[in-house]
Amino acid sequence: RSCEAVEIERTLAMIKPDGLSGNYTEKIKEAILESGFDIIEEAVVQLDVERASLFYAEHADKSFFNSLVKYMTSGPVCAMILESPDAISRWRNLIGPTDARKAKTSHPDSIRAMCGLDSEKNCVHGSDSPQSAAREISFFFGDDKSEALEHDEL
Ligand code: RTP
Ligand code: MG
Repeated sequence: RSCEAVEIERTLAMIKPDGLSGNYTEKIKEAILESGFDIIEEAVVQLDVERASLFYAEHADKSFFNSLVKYMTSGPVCAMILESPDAISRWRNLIGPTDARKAKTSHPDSIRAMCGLDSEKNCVHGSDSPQSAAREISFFFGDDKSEALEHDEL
């Protein structure tokens, strides 16, 4: 790692059930590509209660957990591996704050401002750290797809 001006990263993006059922998929993908991410892999998946609970295990003790699992199992989601320099924080910035109502006022150009509804139904997900990205990419696509992250950690 002699000259590391930019770090090529992979992150896990997901269009949640409200994003898919509201037909925002194409708009979201346009925003992704316009922002310079490559979509390495994508899959439309119906999560069941067990898988959704596992994905959001870090929130198992939160008051909103049952509602979150119900939301996330209410229809299919679209999981995507995005790749770009600094992908993890760039994607988090592009989606905007968790509460879509707040996004509409403070981050009007964000994806959650465009298609989210409130603090739960916020239409998209983004990994929040390299560790989360590796775990979440494996969750949807298997270990081999997190290869790039493993290389970066060498
Ligand atoms: P995500 O993990 O889905 O990318 O969202 P995030 O980091 O911005 O927010 P996080 O705190 O990890 O929460 C995960 C998801 O749980 C739902 N939530 N509901 N009712 C509530 O107060 C509440 N708070 C969070 C949202 O769907 C949030 O994205
Ligand atoms: Mg989160």
